[in-house]
Amino acid sequence: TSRRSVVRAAPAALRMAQSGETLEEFLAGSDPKLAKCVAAMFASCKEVAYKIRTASCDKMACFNDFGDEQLAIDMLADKIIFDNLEASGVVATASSEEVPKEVTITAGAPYSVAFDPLDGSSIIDTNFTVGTIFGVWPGDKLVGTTGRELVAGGMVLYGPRTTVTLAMDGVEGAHEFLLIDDFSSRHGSWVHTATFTSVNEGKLYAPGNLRAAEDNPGYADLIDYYRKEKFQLRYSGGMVGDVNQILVKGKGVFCNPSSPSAKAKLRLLYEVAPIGYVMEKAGAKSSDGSGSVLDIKVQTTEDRSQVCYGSAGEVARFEQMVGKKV
Ligand code: AHM
Ligand code: MG
Repeated sequence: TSRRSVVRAAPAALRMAQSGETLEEFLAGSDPKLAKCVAAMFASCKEVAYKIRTASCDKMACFNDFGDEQLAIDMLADKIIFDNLEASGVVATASSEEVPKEVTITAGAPYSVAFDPLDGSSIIDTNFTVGTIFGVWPGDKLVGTTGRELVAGGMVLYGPRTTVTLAMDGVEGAHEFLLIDDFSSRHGSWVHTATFTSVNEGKLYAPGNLRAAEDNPGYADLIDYYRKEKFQLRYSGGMVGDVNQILVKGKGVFCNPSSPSAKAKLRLLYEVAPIGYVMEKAGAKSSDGSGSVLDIKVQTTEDRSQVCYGSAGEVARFEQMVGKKV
């Protein structure tokens, strides 16, 4: 089976999660204000999921309704999340890929959130899986921090199922929650469906920014290696789905390297660091070519980085063959 609900023994201080428990039960053991912040993200994503399901798309954009006042779906997702974070009262500063500034939300509140409201803008009209990515930092600053300081992170998948893969300080592993969308009384609730605690070596690859192989010889060699070794190609162009599959399958590698003519496009604050946090909590490794992405300092909200996530052996291979400098 591809679902891995086996939970390993955790270090004493770390809390475990029960399959089948609700989000509220899961969050009950955390700092109440952090729980409130995470719950605000889940509430937002429930709304975004509905808007995506019911959007009408043309070649340029997807819109949230058929009336006169249309808002492109990524802008709508952005607004929904900002509104929910504000209503939570526990977020000092927020910043999104759509509004790449540090925006003051509630002065004196304990947490700050960076998010990509709708990742996969170029594939949303094709009805591929798109996602939301978020990271929660303590304090009121995002610039100047590193991913090491994150206290929660999540990636939301708007696929055939709506799921969130969440990691939090004090909780072992990363945790999948499913949005119940049936006709029962549980409709609209989030239920814990899987715990991810390890990523093993295996032949599955998701090679992003493949055009960089043209003038990054290390990347060209790495692709040759994957092909010779008959790795299975699984790449959709939506980072959240492409990365999350590594946790669900329990093996593999995702990368998005840079080259002189095809620079890295993924953003450190909104994509690379929050997903790095989730992946490392789930037992995977991350790297920018020289070390964990969690150690990169956020210099500006616009910073971008190369990235590789996956099993220890594959991330080491990326560091060795692609490395940092291009
Ligand atoms: P976006 O934030 O504008 O949607 O871009 C991020 C996405 C990732 O989901 C994906 O891994 C990458 O862009 C794919 O890039 P490309 O389409 O250039 O291959
Ligand atoms: Mg994005």
